[in-house]
Amino acid sequence: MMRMIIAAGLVASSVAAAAQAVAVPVTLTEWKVEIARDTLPAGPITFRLSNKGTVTHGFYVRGEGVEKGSRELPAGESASFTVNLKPGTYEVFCPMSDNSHKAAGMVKKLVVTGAGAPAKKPS
Ligand SMILES: [Cu+2]
Repeated sequence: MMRMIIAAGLVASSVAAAAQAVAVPVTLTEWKVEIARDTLPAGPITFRLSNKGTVTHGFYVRGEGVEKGSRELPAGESASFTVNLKPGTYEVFCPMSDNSHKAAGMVKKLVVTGAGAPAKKPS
């Protein structure tokens, strides 16, 4: 009986850990994509998008077989966009106006590191 309770507890805690997405703030302006961090851990990432520009922008992630874009964000709007990323190098950019925003500078490189990367411990 005791053994069953412990096993159930382990399953519950690992499910909770897997569902935990890392939140990353992203600011979109003319003509920049600003990301709080350019290296992220593998797993679900929630980009918290904020369009602080004066025209509609978007956010697109490409790399390692991922091709995913957020909805279009009119000026002043915010949105959350979650995507599951594995280790590798990605390009994130604004796909608006046939990639003319990307050409104007709205593009960044993003590096995703393995889940086994050493965690920062408070010293
Ligand atoms: Cu844009």
